[in-house]
Amino acid sequence: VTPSIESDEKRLAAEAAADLVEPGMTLGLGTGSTVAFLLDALARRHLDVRCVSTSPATEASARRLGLRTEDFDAVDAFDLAIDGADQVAPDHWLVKGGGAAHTREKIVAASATRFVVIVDSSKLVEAIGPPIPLELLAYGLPATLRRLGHATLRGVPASPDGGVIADYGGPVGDPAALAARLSATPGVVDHGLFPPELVSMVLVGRGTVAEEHHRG
Ligand code: A5P
Repeated sequence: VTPSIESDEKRLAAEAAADLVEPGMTLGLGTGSTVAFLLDALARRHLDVRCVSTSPATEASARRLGLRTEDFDAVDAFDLAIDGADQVAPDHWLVKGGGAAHTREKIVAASATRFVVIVDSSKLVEAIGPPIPLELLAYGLPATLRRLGHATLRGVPASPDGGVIADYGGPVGDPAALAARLSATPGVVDHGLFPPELVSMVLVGRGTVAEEHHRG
């Protein structure tokens, strides 16, 4: 897939998601290059919606485009959250956090009545594989990395919440089992495995169309 086809597909998925937004909705905005197309499409619709962003980058872009953004303190649930993903498996397990925002993204997705994922077709995988993004507490970091095994620091700035960004590079196998192990590891703030139960629908840009993928 060439970069331009990839971005056309991202735009198609994002525009299909923007069409799901209705006036008066409270909307959770994800992070990344696919979400950037969503922000453009939303701004073009001039709807009265309340938006909460999952990252400073999304917040800045949304404001620049004239979208009404609010702090998460003022909102306790979303009608709809829309976000990209790094990997989408056939059973709708996801990997997120390529942009290091997965902790906030998971909180927003979990607080939404509907969570819609927007991806280009290169994100579809047969089975989830490494790397799995991690956000770790800085306290006791060497010990947490040692207990995790197969984890390496990404060398990017801390998350807006002060978390250290790393990646788990070991075998994945059953995503549910790995997600449970990572969640149960002290020092792990959160990981980038998102379970299918969170996902209402995946919109996949493929060629010149946006496909709706529902879990079978
Ligand atoms: C941000 O932390 C991620 O979860 C993104 O949603 C994911 O990396 C997809 O990003 P792109 O839309 O840039 O591919």
